[in-house]
Amino acid sequence: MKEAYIALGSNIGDKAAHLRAAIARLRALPSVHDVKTSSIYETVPVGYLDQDLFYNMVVAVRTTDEADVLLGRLQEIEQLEGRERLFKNGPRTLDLDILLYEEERIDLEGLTVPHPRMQERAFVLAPLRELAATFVVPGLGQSVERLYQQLPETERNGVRRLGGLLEAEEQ
Ligand code: PH2
Ligand code: MG
Ligand code: MG
Repeated sequence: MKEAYIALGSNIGDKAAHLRAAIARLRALPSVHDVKTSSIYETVPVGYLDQDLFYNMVVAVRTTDEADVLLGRLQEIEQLEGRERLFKNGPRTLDLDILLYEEERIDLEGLTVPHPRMQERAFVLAPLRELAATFVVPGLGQSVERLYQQLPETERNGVRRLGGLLEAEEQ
């Protein structure tokens, strides 16, 4: 069984519902086990600014899938939640990205692990540090907690913890 961390993001429609549906679909996969969830964060868009705030979270899973197979399953779940990719960094109903897969470094077409921009992003590191603060990111040689602490304050201020999956719905 391999351990993987997956980032979830949504900024169209009922964001909490998209995240909840994604987690239910992940839990329903026979090749995915022990899904652990972070809190949900409301986050300022990074990259393309003229769009709604995101809801972001991270899950830890144990899986019998190789990383590329897992990615295919995540893409299926994105499609099931009505994913439309309007343009790069633009709004989306559901985005599922593999952040970490064991201690592996993977460089395939369409899949780079660790996620190449994770160390710049508070919307990734804030939820990830709830689940994996001491995990040393391959290629960077630093723990998730340390990477989070090194983010510029402006970046850290762009994320606000809302609560667990059910609480977020009530915001
Ligand atoms: N995803 C992006 C680009 N920008 N900004 C926030 N706050 N959250 C995201 O999930 C996000 C983003 C590309 O996937
Ligand atoms: Mg993404
Ligand atoms: Mg993606």
